[in-house]
Amino acid sequence: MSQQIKAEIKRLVKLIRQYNYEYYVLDAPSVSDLEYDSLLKRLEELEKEYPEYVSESSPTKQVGDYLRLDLEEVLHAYPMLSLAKAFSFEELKEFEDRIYKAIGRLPSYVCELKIDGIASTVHYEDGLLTLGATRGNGTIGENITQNMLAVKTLPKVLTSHETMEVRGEVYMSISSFEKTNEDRKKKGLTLFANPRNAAGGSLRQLDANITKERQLDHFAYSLVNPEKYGIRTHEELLTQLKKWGFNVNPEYRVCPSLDDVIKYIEEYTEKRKTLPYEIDGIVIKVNDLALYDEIGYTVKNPKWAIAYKFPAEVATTLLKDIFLTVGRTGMITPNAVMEPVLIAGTVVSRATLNNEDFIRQKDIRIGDYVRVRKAGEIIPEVIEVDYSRRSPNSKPYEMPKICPACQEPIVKKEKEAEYCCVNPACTGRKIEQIIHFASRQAMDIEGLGEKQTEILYSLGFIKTLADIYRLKDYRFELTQLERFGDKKVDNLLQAIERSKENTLDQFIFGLGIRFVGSKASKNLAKRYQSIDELKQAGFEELTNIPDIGGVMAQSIIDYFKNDNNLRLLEELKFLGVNPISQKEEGIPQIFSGMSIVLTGKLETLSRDEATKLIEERGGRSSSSVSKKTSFVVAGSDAGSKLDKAQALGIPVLTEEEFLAKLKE
Ligand code: 0OW
Repeated sequence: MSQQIKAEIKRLVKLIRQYNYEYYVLDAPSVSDLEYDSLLKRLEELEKEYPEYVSESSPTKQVGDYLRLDLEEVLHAYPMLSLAKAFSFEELKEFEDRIYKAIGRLPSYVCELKIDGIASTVHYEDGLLTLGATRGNGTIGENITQNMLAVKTLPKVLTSHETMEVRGEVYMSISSFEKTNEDRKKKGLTLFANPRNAAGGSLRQLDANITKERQLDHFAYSLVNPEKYGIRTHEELLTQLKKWGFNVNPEYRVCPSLDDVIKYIEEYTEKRKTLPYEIDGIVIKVNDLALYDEIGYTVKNPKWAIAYKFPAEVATTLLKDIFLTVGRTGMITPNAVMEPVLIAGTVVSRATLNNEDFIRQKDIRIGDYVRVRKAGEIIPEVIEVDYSRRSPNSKPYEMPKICPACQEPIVKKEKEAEYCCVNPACTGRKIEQIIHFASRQAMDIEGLGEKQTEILYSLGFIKTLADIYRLKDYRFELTQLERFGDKKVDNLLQAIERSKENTLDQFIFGLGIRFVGSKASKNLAKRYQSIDELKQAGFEELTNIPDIGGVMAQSIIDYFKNDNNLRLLEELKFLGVNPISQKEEGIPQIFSGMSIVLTGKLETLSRDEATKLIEERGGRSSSSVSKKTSFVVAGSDAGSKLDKAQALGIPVLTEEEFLAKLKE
C-alpha cells in the first residue's frame, strides 16, 4: 500500500510540475484549470494523510507562477496571495466552519466574480503609476510596467496624489481575444487557446507596442494597507478604489450569510454565459477587514477568502458503441459513440474512455447510460455509469486485443495504463500520414494541424486522407466540437477545398511515399504531369531523374503496386484531388543531372533564387562539395567549400559566369 501511495504522490508531483511549467512559462496549458485543480487537491489530500511522503519541493508548497527570465524581477513588499479553492457548496460550509472556529461567530461576506486573467500589482507615487508587476511566485514577480501602461482601463495618473499599491486582474475581453486571434491567424502565428493565455502572452510581451495592440483591461479588487485610509470593510475598499478612478467589477455584492453567497453563485452560474469576459468562479471574502488577522493565513492563501470554482458541465446519455483508435505513437484509445446530447451549448456524440483500466474500474458497458463531462478540454470525457438505468442483460465490455487498423496484437507496457500497437508498419498510424499530408510543405491545409487532426481522427471524422475531402459533409457536427466554432470550421473547409489547386509536387510529397522527400517530389513533378503518368514509370526511367536513386525508385514502384494506395488515389481523384503539373516548357535543361554547390554571398540572387534557377534547369543544388560535384558557384567571402573544390579540381564559376551560363 505505501509503495502505491508513494508512486501516486510521485506521479501527481510530476504531472503538476509539468502543468505549472506549461501554464506559467509557456502560457499554453495542456489541461483545463479544473483538471489541474483536481490533481492539486488530490495531492494535498495525500500529503495531508501521508506527511512522511511529502517532498520539500512539492508543488503544493510552491505558490504558482514561474518567472520569465528575461523580465526584470520585482520583490513584493507585501506577498501577493492566491486563493484556496472550493468545488462544492459543502466545501464552502467547511470554509465557514473554519472561520467560525477562529472567531466564534459567522461573518458577512462580499462576493466577486473570479476574473480569469493575470493577477497583477500596480504602485503609485504621488498619484503617478511608477511600477507594474505580475504576481510571479507571490514574493517575486516580473516587472511589466511598460506593458501595464498599455492597459486601457488602468489609471496612469490619479486625481488624488496618493502613494499606494493596488492589486487586480489584467484580462482580455472575449471580443478582444477573438480579434487578437484573427490578427495572429492572418500572420500565420499560433492562436491563443483562451483569453487568459492571450492576456498572459500579451502582458509579458517584451515589446510594449504589441501589448498596446492587444486591448487589455483591468479590474482592481484589493489594496495594500487599506487601514491607512480608514477603510474598514472590503465593500468600502471597492468603493474607494472606484472613487480613485479604478475599474472595479460592478457585479460584486455584500452577502450577509452563506445562504446569500450560494444564491449569488447560482445566479452567476447562469449569468456567466452572458458576460463579455471569462470568469472561472466566484471569490468570497469576509467583509470586515478587522477580522482578517484573527482568521489568519496559510503559507500562500488568506483563510478569510476562498474561490468557488464552477463545476464542469455534465450530461447523461446512452453509450451506443465503443471503437478503438490508434494514435500517432501507436497508443490505443477506446472511444465512446453516444446518443447526441447537449452539454454547455454544444452537441456531444463522442467522448474518450481513456483506457481499458478506466472502463474496467467504472464497469462501463455498451448500452449503459453514462455521465459525460465537458470541462474545457476539446474531447469530452465519460466520467461514470448511471447503474440504475442498466439493462439486466448487459455484459461487461471486453476490449479487443488486436490493433483496429493492422489487426496485429496490441501490448500493454509495464506500469502503463494504455495498450499500444507496436507494429512499425501499422497502417493504423494513419494519423501520422494525415498530419504529414496536411503539413505546410505538402498540401498546406491551414487549420488541420496536429491537434485538430488528432481530435478529428479520434472522433472518427477522418480515418483516411480521402476523408479530409469529405469533412464538408460533417460541417454541423464539427461546429459542435469545443473550440471548433462556425468560423473556424468554415476556414478549415475552405482551406481543404483550396488544397485541390496545389501543385503535383506538393501532392506527391503529401502522399508520404517512403524515401520520397520534397526535393525528389519536385523533380518527379517536372518529369511527369500527373500521378497517373508517374504510376506508369519504370525503374530505369525513375533512376535517371535527379535525386531519384534505386531505393527510392523501387519504393515508388511498390507504392503503386499496393491496392489500398491505388484505391485511395481513385477516391481522391473522385473527390477532386488530382493535380496536373505544367511541364517546365521552354526552360532548357542545361543542368540536367548535374550537382551544383553554391558558396559565399551572391550579389544579385538569394540562395533560394539560385537554387530555383538550378532546379528549373534539371540540376540539383547540393550543400557539400564532393567528386560528384559538377561545378561550384562562388560568391563573395566563399569559405571551405571553395577550397575543397579547388583541391578536387572542380570547376568554379563566379556569379557573373553562372548568370551568363543561364543565358546560353
Ligand atoms: N481573479 C479575481 C480575484 C479577485 C485576492 C486578494 C487576497 C487573496 C486573493 O477576480 N476578485 N479577488 C482576489 O483577491 N483575487 C483574485 O484573483 C486571485 C489573485 C491570485 C490568484 C487569483 O487569480
